[in-house]
Amino acid sequence: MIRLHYDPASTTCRSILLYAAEAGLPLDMVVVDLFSDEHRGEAFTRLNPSQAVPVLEHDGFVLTESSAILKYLADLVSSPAYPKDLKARARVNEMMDWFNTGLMRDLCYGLVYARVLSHYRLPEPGFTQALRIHEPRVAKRLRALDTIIGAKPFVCGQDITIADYLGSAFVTSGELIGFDLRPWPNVSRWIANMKALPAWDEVNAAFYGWRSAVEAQAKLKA
Ligand SMILES: N[C@@H](CCC(=O)N[C@@H](CS)C(=O)NCC(=O)O)C(=O)O
Repeated sequence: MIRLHYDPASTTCRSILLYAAEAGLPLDMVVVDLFSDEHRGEAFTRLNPSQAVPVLEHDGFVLTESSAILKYLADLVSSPAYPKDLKARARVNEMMDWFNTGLMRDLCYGLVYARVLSHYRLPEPGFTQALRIHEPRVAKRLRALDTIIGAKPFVCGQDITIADYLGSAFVTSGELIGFDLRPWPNVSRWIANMKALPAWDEVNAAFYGWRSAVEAQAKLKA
């Protein structure tokens, strides 16, 4: 049995939920409610000392880190979304690292979480300064991604790979702060391709619920 401990709105879980749904991979789903701090409890901390979701359990084997989990699941079912060819696989790994180490840091932590999650928010003037640092960095990274994607439908080529699942969850986290992707047309087209996947709406329902709550709060403050 494959069990996934997850929060349905979490950026690092959405990629796995989407991949599993599209690949028809049945998962035993265990919700860990981040908003009520369930991940800081004793039982969950024993499972993942980092107190973060996602966590995969497969016959006693425990695996954390969304990128590693996607690779594990794709290999488990010999998925074409994680090609076996050495160079094709290296390209997928390259893009997953690119998303995970660069874009994730600047967009998710630097701009999005800093606004919508109180424990990532710096006291002023640090908050405004951090946004000033991350905004141009995000723009530079998206400019690069736009060039990398070019006319291709997916980040690594004609076919969808697990890099698309990982990357699209990170990029769409920007929707929580109304981040506009229109300056990067190839990125926008790629995200539209991902949103056209049959499972997208259902998998992302909780995320869009969170987005609506953030929007409602912003309107109240305005
Ligand atoms: N690098 C990890 C990051 C995991 C992570 O930070 N998950 C978030 C949810 S998106 C979390 O559980 N946060 C708990 C917290 O910040 O206290 C991965 O890709 O799985």
